Amino acid sequence: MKILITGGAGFIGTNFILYHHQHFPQDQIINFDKLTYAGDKSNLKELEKTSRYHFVLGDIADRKMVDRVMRGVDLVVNFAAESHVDRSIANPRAFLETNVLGTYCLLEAALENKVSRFHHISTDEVFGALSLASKNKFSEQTKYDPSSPYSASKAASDHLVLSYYHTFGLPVTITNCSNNYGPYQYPEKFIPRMITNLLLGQKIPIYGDGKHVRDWLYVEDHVRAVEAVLAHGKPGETYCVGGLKKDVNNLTLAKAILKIMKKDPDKWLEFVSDRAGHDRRYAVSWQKINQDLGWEPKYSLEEGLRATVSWYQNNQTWWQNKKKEAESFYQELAKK
Ligand code: NAD
Ligand code: TDX
Repeated sequence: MKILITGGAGFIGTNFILYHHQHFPQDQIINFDKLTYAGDKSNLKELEKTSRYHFVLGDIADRKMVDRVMRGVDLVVNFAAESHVDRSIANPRAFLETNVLGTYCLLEAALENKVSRFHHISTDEVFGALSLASKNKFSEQTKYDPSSPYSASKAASDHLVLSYYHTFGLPVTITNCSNNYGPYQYPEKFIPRMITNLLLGQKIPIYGDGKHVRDWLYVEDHVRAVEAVLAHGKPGETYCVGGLKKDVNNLTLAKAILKIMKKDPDKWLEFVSDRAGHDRRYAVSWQKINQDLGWEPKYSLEEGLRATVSWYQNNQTWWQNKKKEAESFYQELAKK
């Protein structure tokens, strides 16, 4: 089997490729990535020694290049995206180019090359926000209602992907997952930002009142969910993937990390200005993927956080320069 992974030098793509190569070593993997600030080719340098892995530098919005790289491919998994909400507030254009136009180019090439499956990685953010007072969760039936330029671009890409199934019969599947965390996540995102700040002796910045709720999914559990959909998912279907059963707000999450890192919560938290249009609450029902495909998360939040803290403690050279870039982005954002 020849698999095209887009965005494989990023956080989730890297974890997916490592997992897939370990479990299906006979498959040929092409990692097609533009290497934006978020991509790091060296994550997968061990695999470069094998003939089963190839890295190709390129942009998913470059139609000709995408056509070339798609030749002979059986399966496409599209992880490539601009993925950070705060950056989409500062500069939405790249989100439209990669997330919308890029997905369109991939779909066209997938159709032309008759791939047997096009799997698109999406997000629970396409559903908008739930209120803190409600007990509702997002499911496959929830109406799309995105609120940031990031989530709007992901919503547009999901609609396009499904349109290629309905209009042209392209065998597509989509997963809408919640907030991932784990090894190789760029330190702009909340969990690695908290851990790396603490390792550098800096406080955790909490946006607004800290009562915003996210559903946290350990990246290996997400990768297993994608594998389950590739193996047994039905073309034309979408699957919601989440990691928790109960709400956890940002303040509670920060305190859990402080506890693991043995820091006093009274000294290491700092409330800062809120994000514009900050979605209040996300909660995901993962009943369908559980019932139809037998998937469930393996990691508790405590286990996932411990594994993540220890990875960042042991891989400081991986994140040091990325941290500088991420914090200079935040400093610029604060000036606006
Ligand atoms: P990431 O930002 O860590 O990595 C994105 C990767 O895509 C990088 O390697 C980057 O170089 C590459 N890329 C960006 N633009 C490209 C282009 N035009 N052409 C080719 N490659 C390009 O992102 P991530 O956190 O790994 O997210 C992967 C996917 O999962 C995204 O589609 C994202 O929307 C989705 N998602 C992420 C989360 C999360 O919590 N991280 C949650 C839900 C959904
Ligand atoms: O310093 C911070 N302080 C803080 O309070 C940062 C970076 C974030 N936050 C809050 C904002 C959110 O409520 O933490 C929560 C999580 O923030 P992010 O890590 O930026 O994630 P989020 O905006 O929820 O989006 C993430 O999950 C869904 C990913 O970045 C998306 O790619 C994915 O689709």
